Order: sequence, then structure tokens, then C-alpha cells
Amino acid sequence: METPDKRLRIHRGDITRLDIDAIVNAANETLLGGGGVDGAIHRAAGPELLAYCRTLGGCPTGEARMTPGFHLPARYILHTVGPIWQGGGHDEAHLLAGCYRACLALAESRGLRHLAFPAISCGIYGYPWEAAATIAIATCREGLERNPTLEHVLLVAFSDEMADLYHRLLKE
Ligand code: AR6
Repeated sequence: METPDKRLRIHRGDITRLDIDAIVNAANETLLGGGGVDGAIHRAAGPELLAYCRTLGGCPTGEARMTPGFHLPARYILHTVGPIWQGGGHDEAHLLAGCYRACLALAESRGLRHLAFPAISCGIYGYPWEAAATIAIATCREGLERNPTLEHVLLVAFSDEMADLYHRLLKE
């Protein structure tokens, strides 16, 4: 078994292309689609995803819900709702860690072996990147330590800047 640090990897690219057990979607509380990675995932998964999401009744910030991947290469999508950045005094850090933990817990309960996260809240929701990436790394390390079934967690960076940030923080 590789150490938790070797099982946590950075991937620069489009999360919708990953042929993996599950990808995480940075959704909103309605779970009915939006822009950013959410829009890309709904486009790639097809209209069946929206129809399925309509049956879920939304998802509170900091929690996660699971759906099939439909037309995606990924088998499942774990939809989580990150906090909107409001300056840091509105429980944002706790809620963001909750998103990663909720997805890791779903992965554990379903015996998933590979999971990929986008940088939750780092786009439209405005979370400062370094603070968010620090939470992502710490929470994924915890999840990998407690769950030996999880072989790899990918932190997906959609830009070189985000990839560089993840690489720097992982080395620290
Ligand atoms: N693959 C990987 N990462 C991506 C992709 C992609 N295809 N597309 C964007 N990103 P955002 P949020 C990155 O805005 O901040 C939606 O409208 C992006 O560069 O998608 O949590 C929802 O419905 C950024 O680093 O999510 C919500 O209303 C990261 O994914 C709201 O946006 C997250 O950016 C959620 O905002």
C-alpha cells in the first residue's frame, strides 16, 4: 500500500474526461446545474443527469449527494455544494472541509477506489485559492489515511496556476 501522500495526486485537465470511479461536482444547493465545472459535467453527462437530480430535492452547503455518471466516462458523480466566500467569517472553512469529508465518506461507504475533486468554491464562489487548496489537501490526506480502499484521490487543476499551487502546497 502506498503512503497517503503518494495516493494524493494532482491532475491538470478537464475533470469530465476522467475515466475513474467517481468525479466530484462543485454544484449549488438546487443541484439543477449551473456554470463552471457544474455546467461542464451536466453537458457531458447528458440530460438524464438533470432529470435524476430533480428527484433529489437539492443539497445543503457542505453536504454531498451521489448520482450515476450517465454519459461520462466516470461511473458516479458526487455532487457537493461549496460555500460562497463571504470574507471568511461565515463558517466557510468548516463548510468547505465538510464538502471534501462528505465526498470521502460517500466514497468509503460505496467502496470506491478512485476519486477526483475539482477545486470546490474556487471559481464562481470566490474562495481564496491558497486557503481552499490547503483545506482540500489536509482533508484528502485524512480521508486517505482512514480508508485503505481508496487507492487514489486526484486534485484536478483546471489551470497551470492552480496546478502550481497544489504542487507547492503538497511539497510543504
Ligand atoms: N474540469 C475541472 N475543473 C474545472 C472545470 C472542468 N471542466 N471547469 C471549471 N473548473 P466553479 P464553484 C474549475 O466556478 O466556485 C456553478 O454555477 C474552476 O476553474 O465551477 O464551487 C454551480 O452551479 C475552479 O477552479 O465552482 C454553482 O452555482 C473550480 O473548477 C457555482 O458555480 C470550481 O469553479 C459553484 O461555484
